[in-house]
Amino acid sequence: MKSTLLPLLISLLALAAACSPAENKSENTGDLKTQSQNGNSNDHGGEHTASTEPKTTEEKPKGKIMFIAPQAGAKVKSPVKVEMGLEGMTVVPAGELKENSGHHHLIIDGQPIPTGDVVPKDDTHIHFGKGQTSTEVPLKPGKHTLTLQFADGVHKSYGPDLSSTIEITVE
Ligand SMILES: [Cu+2]
Repeated sequence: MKSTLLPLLISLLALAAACSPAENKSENTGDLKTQSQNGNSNDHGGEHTASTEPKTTEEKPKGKIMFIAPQAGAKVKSPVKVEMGLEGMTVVPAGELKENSGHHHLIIDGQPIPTGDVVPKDDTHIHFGKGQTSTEVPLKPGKHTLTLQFADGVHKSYGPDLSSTIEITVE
């Protein structure tokens, strides 16, 4: 009898062994699904934190500076006629410090001047200390950037928020 029972037992054990890994497999895939779902919910949490905007608007200076001419991307001839626009601030001659006022600066192929820095005075940093709002600049043919920078009575920059940069092509 023993000799006939043993193979039966072995085959039963083998069946049980064959079944259990299959069950484990299905459990594993279930676990993986739950994990990926958890990961997604974590991502959503991250988006919520990123959408919280920092409060910096109060520190920004009032007003806006812009080119009336030339327009961004324009093809123009030298000398280039520049008309400077300003909203929310007042243009006054240099020399006196008054709140919310100052004068224009035109920067050729350069960068806005950081807040509080004195605008340099050279061939590519032109001051309009008499309160001018238009000028003509001779430029070599090719692509150039023009930057308007507003600064106070002692030429200290109001920063990038009160600047405007355009790219033009001189024919
Ligand atoms: Cu100046």
